Amino acid sequence: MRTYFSEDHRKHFPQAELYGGEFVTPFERPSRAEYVLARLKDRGLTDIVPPAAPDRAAITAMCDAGYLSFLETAWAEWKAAGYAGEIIANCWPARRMQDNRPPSHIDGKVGYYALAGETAITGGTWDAALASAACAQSATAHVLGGANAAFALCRPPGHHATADMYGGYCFINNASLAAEQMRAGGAARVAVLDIDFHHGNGTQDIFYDRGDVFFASLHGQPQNAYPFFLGFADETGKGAGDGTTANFAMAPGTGFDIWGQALDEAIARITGFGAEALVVSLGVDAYKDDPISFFKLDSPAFLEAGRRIGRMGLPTVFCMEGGYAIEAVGVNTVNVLEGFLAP
Ligand code: OKP
Ligand code: ZN
Repeated sequence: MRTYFSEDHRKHFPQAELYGGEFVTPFERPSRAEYVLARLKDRGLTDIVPPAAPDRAAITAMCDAGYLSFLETAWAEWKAAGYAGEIIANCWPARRMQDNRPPSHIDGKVGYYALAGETAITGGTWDAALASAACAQSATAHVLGGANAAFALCRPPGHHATADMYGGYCFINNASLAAEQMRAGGAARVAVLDIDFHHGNGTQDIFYDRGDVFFASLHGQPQNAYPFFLGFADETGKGAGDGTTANFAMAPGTGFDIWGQALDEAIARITGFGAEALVVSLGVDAYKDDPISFFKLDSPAFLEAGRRIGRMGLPTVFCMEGGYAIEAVGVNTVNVLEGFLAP
């Protein structure tokens, strides 16, 4: 399986994440990608190539124009306002306020386009987000060209980003780009299977009213887990997308017994839907030692998850999402890929 990876991910390395009322080194940090790369090489998955230039038109087609222009210019505007630190949101259009009038002042714009306050934007964030998207796009092109699978080692991740909001370490929704590209490339029905510990609110939002893209997510129940305000089991899609969203929200302490059953159900739903291509939002933060999550999967569980996904027999694009138990991120991620390759 080929991996697409860009060194430009390093351009996004904020010093600060707002966590527990303190600024800490972000959990989502460049070394995560290094551990994945090292494990790929250890296991002989050495076909690792840089992506082609990002297809900006596909990004523009999926995202809000004001949002993209904000991402591109936010750092310059922030500096021009005289601020010394990184961009962190501290105000929002909360309930009963106007949420459809982007302000002119950078402080207002940041709050308007942020869905959470933990994620900082820096001078290199836009370039890194584009490079991450390019990995997803090149991986998808590789599969459309006939490969049975490809791995986009995306960083920053994407599944929390909507068409017009960033947050949860995400800026451009890589998995959604891949799904749209599969559709444009001829797959009549596409599924996104999100196994990251956190609900893929961005992906769900992008496809919620679409009947041609199925979204299934396994995640910590919203009552107890980020992003808190989406991912309930009763969210099943709307309009043409009625019935094409499936949320498997699980309690603290969930192990592979329960999680594996949810995976089987998600796979059955995707098969029943008639998907011709698959995009996997590959987060490995369901791992037992993840510092910000509460599931209890061990490393062999990720191998088994990969096998079950492989048995679907679909052309598949894997997009890297989360996973923060730094040393184990490589093993767990590559376990999914190896399980897929030898189901
Ligand atoms: C991004 B991805 C936990 C704080 C969580 C943000 C988590 C973003 C996860 N106490 N803060 O889905 O892995
Ligand atoms: Zn996550």
